[in-house]
Amino acid sequence: MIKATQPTLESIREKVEANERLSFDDGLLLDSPALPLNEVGALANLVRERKNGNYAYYNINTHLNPTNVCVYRCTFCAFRSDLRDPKGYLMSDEQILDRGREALQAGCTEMHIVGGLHHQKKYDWYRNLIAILHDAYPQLHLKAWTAVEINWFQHLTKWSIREILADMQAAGLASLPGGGAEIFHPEVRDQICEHKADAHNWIEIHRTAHELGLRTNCTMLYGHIEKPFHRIDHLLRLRELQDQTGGFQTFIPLAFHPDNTGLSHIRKPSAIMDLRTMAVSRLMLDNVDHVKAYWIMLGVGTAQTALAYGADDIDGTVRHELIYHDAGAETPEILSVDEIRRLIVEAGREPVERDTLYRRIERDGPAWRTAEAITAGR
Ligand code: V47
Repeated sequence: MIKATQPTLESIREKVEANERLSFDDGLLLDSPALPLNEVGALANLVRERKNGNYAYYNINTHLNPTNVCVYRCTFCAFRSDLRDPKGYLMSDEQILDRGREALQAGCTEMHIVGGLHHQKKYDWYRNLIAILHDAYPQLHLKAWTAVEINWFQHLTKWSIREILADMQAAGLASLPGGGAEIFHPEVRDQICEHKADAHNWIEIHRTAHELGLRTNCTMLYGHIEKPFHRIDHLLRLRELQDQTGGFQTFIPLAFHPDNTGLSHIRKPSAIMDLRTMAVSRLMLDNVDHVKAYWIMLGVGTAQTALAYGADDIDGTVRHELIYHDAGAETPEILSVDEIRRLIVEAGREPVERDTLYRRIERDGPAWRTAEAITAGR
């Protein structure tokens, strides 16, 4: 019988250098204070540079949260509102189109659209929102609806996942963001978001999106009630789907922000935890091309530092973000392109503007084209 040996920093380093896959136990050791953060970070940096060289990507994007009214009561969420609460809002078509116009004028390549699941809105309202934006602004990439929203649309229409995604795609949906994944393990999920789409639903929705040719992102909400074991389990479930479909573009670790939530007694994760989670994610998700340091939630300083701890993307200029700012994020509401580029250069990396699909952008003010389109003479 072969005796299983406990991993060590040395055994993990050998695997990373040989580009070999890390195990669950390797992940647990990397995610423990037994290994110094700088050692874990150096290994993650090796993988980051192997995959993305010295590039650090960003995009020019905007957020649209068309309503905060939500049937669910996730304990970690400060954004949601009850139907009759004065805080509740619902945007009109006109307001939504105004946002599209503003986005185009600002040179945005992407609109990130997620929101609450409104008690009174039928599926057509969500579809129409995509259709009017796409018809008016076809160049704007609509990255919309988390798997939780798609699952809600199934509930509303009784259609299959495939039917909903294909119908949204026909309306103008171009990719899916990674939200709603939280922590897959039921020991945690049942306590923080009991009623919404479970791990199986989330995975099957992303699998179907990939089969339809839609690229998607993936996330993990950390730093609340979960244990290291739950985080590694979560990462391995994502890695397994990626082995099967290859459809994830980016992984985004999301640091929990406690203010105004049902978990406000929990302290927000430290920069040490943020950097370790970034590095562990980079190391475990060997088949995902990009890892994003979302500056809105990490804070500008930690996001910048994360570019040496596995991250190769810093997200975008971001305007109109509400989910984190309602939960106490102290970051600015928007960063200028000059500021993002300065942060990246200061971190010793080369800034590259990308579109949602990681194609290099060449621009002349608000007008832009992908480098591919220029080469093809489009
Ligand atoms: O699913 C909600 C998280 C997610 C809180 O795909 C919270 O490019 C921390 O998924 N503290 C939505 N996190 C945001 C999201 C996202 C963000 C940036 C880029 C992309 C992408 C996706 O935000 C939710 C949940 O996991 N969240 N409330 C909170 N209080």
